[in-house]
Amino acid sequence: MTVQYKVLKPHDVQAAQSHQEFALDVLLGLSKSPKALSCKYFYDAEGNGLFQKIMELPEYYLTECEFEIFRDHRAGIAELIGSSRFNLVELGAGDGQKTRVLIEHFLGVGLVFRYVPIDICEEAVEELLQALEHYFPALQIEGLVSEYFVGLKWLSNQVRDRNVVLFLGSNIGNFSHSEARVFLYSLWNALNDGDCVLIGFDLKKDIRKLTMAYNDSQGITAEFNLNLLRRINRELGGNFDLDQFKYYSAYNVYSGAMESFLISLKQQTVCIDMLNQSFSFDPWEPIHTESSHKYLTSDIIELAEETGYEITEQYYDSRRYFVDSLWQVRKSKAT
Ligand code: AVI
Repeated sequence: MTVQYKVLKPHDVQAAQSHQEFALDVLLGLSKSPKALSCKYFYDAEGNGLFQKIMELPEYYLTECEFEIFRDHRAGIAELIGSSRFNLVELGAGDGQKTRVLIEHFLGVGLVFRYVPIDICEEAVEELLQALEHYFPALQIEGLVSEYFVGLKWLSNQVRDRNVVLFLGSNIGNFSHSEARVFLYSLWNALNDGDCVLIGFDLKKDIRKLTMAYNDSQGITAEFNLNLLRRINRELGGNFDLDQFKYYSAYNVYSGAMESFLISLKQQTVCIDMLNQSFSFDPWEPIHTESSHKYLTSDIIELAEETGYEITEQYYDSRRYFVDSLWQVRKSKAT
């Protein structure tokens, strides 16, 4: 079966740009003190595979919580969003497993919508579309390979239907609070009055529970982080020795985030051919790789107010570990 999707930038231009961007970000990140690499580079083909495994881990409760929320509240969500024809837009859809629970229900109760996954990674969109076409042959799908806001703007210019945007799985947690504000305000800008967004937030909870979710017993999360160094070796001609870096993740009560690092186990120098540069590491020197922010309900209310949305409903799982928060875009009230 051939899947249909639109690439908003020619593939070779996009690939060259993202390769250059990766190289530049690695150069900047390893040149600063303390060193840092962006978690957005976790997700090459290998990283995507490792993240799928993380989502199946018993310790990584986030996925099962969101599944539970969708199973228990799909009827309520459908009622609140579904009266007229809409675009169900998903930002960074991944494998779409959780979204399938919603799509199946929406189709079952006769809602009229087209599903529009937007992702910068062409393979991710292609795979998702193939899976969904298999499960829902009657579903109208339009995949977009582009940056989120470029895709949304393109969509708004094509079809005047209402948009319901999904940003699930605590993806928002990988932004700092100020980045989250900028992201949500940019999203607001790309949307119309009355459009909806459903955002998955991981909530603050027992620190032992948080710590276990990012320090799984099988070491998959460690591999997921180390894969970033492997990716630099592969794509930029680096010579990181993965045995000489150790994964470490801990909760920072001040930032409210699980903060993850790769720590150099000895004094070492790493060369990256494509950057024509070497980087030296002291023993126990960290590279920051990811922050996964956890929220209080009051943070979520504040964030919605600050960025021009009205909260319609908060859907919690039974343990109140996670919330999917349904917001509506309010253009009239915005300053
Ligand atoms: C994608 N993101 C929301 C995950 C998180 O929880 O921050 C990525 C992840 N990192 C380690 N485990 C999962």
